[in-house]
Amino acid sequence: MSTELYSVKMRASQEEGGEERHISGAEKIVEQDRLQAVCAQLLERALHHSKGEADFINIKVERIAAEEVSRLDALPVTTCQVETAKEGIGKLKELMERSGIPNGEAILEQLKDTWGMRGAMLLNVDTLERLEPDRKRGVRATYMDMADSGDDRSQKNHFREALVLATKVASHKNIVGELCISDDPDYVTGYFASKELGYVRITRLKETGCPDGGRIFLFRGENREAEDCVRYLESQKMLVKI
Ligand code: WAQ
Ligand code: MG
Repeated sequence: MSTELYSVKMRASQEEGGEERHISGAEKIVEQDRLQAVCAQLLERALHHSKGEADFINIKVERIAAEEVSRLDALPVTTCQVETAKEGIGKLKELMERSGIPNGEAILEQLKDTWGMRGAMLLNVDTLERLEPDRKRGVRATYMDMADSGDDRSQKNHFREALVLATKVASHKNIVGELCISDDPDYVTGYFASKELGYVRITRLKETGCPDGGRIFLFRGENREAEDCVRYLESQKMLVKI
C-alpha cells in the first residue's frame, strides 16, 4: 500500500428556517490515486439523496500519515429476522438485557431525541445522562474506513459502512453497546452492536418511508472518561478489515 493516505469527510444539509437539517454524511480513508474518484462519488451521493436536495455540501480532505492508522477486524455479524418494527425494537431491548444494560425501556425512549442529529447520542447507561459536548450535533465517529476495499468503495453500502463504524465504536473500553436505526426513509434494517454480542442486524426497526433514524453509543464508566471516549471516536484513525 502507498503511504499517502487521505481522510475524506462529506456532510450535506438543507437549510430550513435558518437551521441546518442533516441529509447525509460519510467517512473515507483512501490512497491518493483514488482521491478524485471518491470525492466525485461522495458529491454525487450528497446531491442525490432520498432525504432531499442539499443546500450545503462540505467535503473535507486531509492528508494523514499511515503510522497514525490503527487496524481492527470487523465484529462478527449475525442477522435477526423480524416481521415488524415492534418486534425489532423488542429485540433491541432483549439484546441490551443480554448485555447487562439496565434501563432498556428508558434508553429506547431516548432514541427519538436523536432524530435529525448529525452524530450520535453518547448515553451513560447507568445514570441515563447524555455526555455529548454538543447535544444538537451529537458525537460523530470519524476517520475510519474498511481496509483493502475494492473499486466500489464509495457507493453507499449501508451494511459495510455501518459495520466499520460499529467496529470502531465498540472497541472503546467505555462503550458497552450501540443502537442504530438508519435515517434513510427506505432503509429499515438497523442493528445492535457490542464487543460481546458482535454486530447483530435486525431486519426491521421502522416502517418503510419513515425518515426517522439515529444512533446511541452506550457508555459505562465515570463521566469524566467521556472526554477520552469522544476523542477516540472523533479522531482515532481506523481501518477495519471486513
Ligand atoms: N457518527 C455518529 N453518528 C452517526 C454517524 C457517525 N459517523 N453517521 C450517522 N450517524 C447517526 C446520525 O444521527 C444519523 O442520522 C443516524 O446515525 C443514521 O445514519 O446491517 O444508514 O447513515 O444493513 O442513515 C445500518 C445498516 C445503516 C444495517 C445505518 O445510518 C445493516 C445508516 P445513517
Ligand atoms: Mg442516512
